[in-house]
Amino acid sequence: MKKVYTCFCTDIIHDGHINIIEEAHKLGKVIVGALSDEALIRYNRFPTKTLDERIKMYENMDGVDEVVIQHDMLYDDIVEQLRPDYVIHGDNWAQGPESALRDSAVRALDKWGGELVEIEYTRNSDVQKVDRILKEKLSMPEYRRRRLRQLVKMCPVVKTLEVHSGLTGIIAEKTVVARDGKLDQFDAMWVSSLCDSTAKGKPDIELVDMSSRLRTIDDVMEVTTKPIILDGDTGGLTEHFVYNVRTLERMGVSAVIIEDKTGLKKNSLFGTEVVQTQDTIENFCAKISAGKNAQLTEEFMIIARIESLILEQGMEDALSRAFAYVEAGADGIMIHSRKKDPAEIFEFCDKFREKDKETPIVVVPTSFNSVTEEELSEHGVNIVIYANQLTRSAFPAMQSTAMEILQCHRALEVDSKLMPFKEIITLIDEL
Ligand code: SPV
Ligand code: MG
Repeated sequence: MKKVYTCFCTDIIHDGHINIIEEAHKLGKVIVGALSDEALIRYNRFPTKTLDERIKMYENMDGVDEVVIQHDMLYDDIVEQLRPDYVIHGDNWAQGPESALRDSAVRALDKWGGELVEIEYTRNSDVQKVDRILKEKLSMPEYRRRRLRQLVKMCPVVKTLEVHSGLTGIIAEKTVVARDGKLDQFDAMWVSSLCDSTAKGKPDIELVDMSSRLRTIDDVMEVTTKPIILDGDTGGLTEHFVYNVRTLERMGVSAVIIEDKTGLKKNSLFGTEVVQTQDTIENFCAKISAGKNAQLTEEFMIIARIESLILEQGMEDALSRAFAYVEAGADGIMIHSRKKDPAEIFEFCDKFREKDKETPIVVVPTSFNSVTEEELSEHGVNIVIYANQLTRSAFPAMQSTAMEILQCHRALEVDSKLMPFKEIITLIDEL
């Protein structure tokens, strides 16, 4: 009997999957690969069912003889392990980033023998509806809120991109690249105080109030499913912070990061060039504890941001604050630096990890931008935030377009630099 292999990465079975199994069954014994969570989140939607639940669901399908786990999104290992006579797949993976997966299947089948069978991808209203249901489910507060904690467990580094609008949210949600033959995408979104304020033409001094920040978050949430980390500035008055924690949880935000500064907050990238005051350990611990007491769900995270290195207060101060904040209930620590060299970040992480192996560490490598995610992960970092690069790339592009139109008194000259709107709107979902 011939062996037929297909890989599934879905939480809901639709006509397309049934069709694949029927076609596979005609060719021989059907083995379905359930893609592991770690592989699945790199290019597909986040799972709403556990791997065990997915395996059971696939096992219960008519025509399926065996279910195995596919650990890697590429087919090299699984084909070597199973040596199937056929790999069967819908013909929808020939173009775009997914073609890297197809290439790996072709390569593996060439090496070990076997044939790729592609069948026409099923595009009917039922399939589209399943797709929509899955997406809608993931955007619900209870799914979105807990996803950050799940990602911290699943990924070596949770890659987080700054967003400040529906459109930037869509970019964070949908950008997928193929690199080294594998697919990759961002895991989470950062609603930066700097970029949210800048988008509104305001300085980053806690002037844009919480109602306005919540409006931005809502715009992002309307069109995305990925988890959101809010830059909560200083958290404001403790008496206000507790209310905001409740609101953020209810909306489905996964984490708020508050920084240990007090008085008029200025952006950290100014460091000691401007007057900035660090809060006392006691006050800041009290704020963290009050937030944790106000919280209703298990999943929401309050992450404490330490400004000691920014304000040149030294490593010992940074570390003693970190341990005190964790003791006060912080679910994570963000350590910030404005040095070009990541050495002080590495030193902090190594010393923190000597005593605390668990508490997630967050970093924002804006100044120390030569460091790789892999190096940060080796020093115990869990979440990396690319905090302002979308704003900084969009602004000069818009400014130069405005200048060129003004200089030429028409738009012809800039046209070659512009993306046709038809292309932009392919990103925007229609119901
Ligand atoms: C932000 O993005 O608003 C931050 C990070 O707080 S930083 O600008 O580096 O201070
Ligand atoms: Mg900020």
